[in-house]
Amino acid sequence: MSSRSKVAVIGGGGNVGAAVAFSIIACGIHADVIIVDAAEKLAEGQALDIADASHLSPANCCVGTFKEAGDCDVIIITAGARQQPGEPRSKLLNRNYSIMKSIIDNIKPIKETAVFIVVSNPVDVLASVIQRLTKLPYNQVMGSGTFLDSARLRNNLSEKLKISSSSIHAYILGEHGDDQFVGWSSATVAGTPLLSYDAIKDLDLNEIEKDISRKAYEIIEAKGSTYYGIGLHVAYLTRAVLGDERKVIPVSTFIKQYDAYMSIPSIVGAKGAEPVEINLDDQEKEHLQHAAIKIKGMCDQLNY
Ligand code: 6V0
Repeated sequence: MSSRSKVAVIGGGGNVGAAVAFSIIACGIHADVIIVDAAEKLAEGQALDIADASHLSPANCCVGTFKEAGDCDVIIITAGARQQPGEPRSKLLNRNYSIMKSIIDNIKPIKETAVFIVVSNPVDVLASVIQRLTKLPYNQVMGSGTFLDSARLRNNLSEKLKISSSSIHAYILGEHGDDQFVGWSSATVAGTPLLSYDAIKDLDLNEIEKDISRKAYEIIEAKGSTYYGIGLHVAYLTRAVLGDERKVIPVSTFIKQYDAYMSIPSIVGAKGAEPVEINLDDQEKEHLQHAAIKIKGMCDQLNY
């Protein structure tokens, strides 16, 4: 990691962006973070508040301009409309597509080696939009995808199986949305397929899958939006990029075979994200195909 990497959080005046910026400071990542937002006063307030914590961290935080964002090593996009209670992520598409377009126009020229982390929803479609608008190589644009959903899955299984979540290798795959699914066939503990464990036979796997996909709705119903969980996950992705950690993380990445951005485990490092091959059974392949058709359909609607 270079001593002073530059990170922009566009939309950092909002809940998710501020949580991302704060998490970068709290994680002690060596970076100068700028907060950029259409609501300038809000951006300033968030930056001042977060900067109060920066003397305890190698990172610092201040407000920045759109032009400065284009010159950053990691450009995180959290700008845009968020879900209202009960609203699916897909309904945000048209509003957030216009916001993505204006952001890319405003930050140009973009550093050639920049890595984008798209968080705004619908994240798979917007990652594709950002790649097409910036014309950067596919690997340099990722969406936070199902990283957070996969953490929710691991926590859920951890409680039920009484095994640390960090020792359960299981992923939510496909869309970060209502059609996401658990990749049960690739889930393992200690290298052994999870499905072969006796303890798992007593669990209702469909119910677990539903619980994970309902989790965001539950939080939004109770407090209006979700931000702490995603904030820390995006900081973790930022560190993986800046430190060229090459960690395997389920993020939304371009999968050539399906011609769409969606989540499968990917290697995350200085060049962004590259999907890795995983074992999928026939049903899971069908699920991925279905997700790809849905995501591509949404991209086509935009006609750009
Ligand atoms: P928020 O708190 O309303 O913040 C959005 C911010 O975007 C506001 O500060 C706006 O001023 C700013 N903004 C709007 N237009 C522009 C623009 N053109 N340029 C710069 N800034 C702009 O929403 P919140 O932070 O809760 O959510 C932001 C986005 O993240 C939404 O699309 C959510 O759906 C999405 N989330 C994605 C998650 C994931 O796992 N991928 C998780 C949670 C939320």
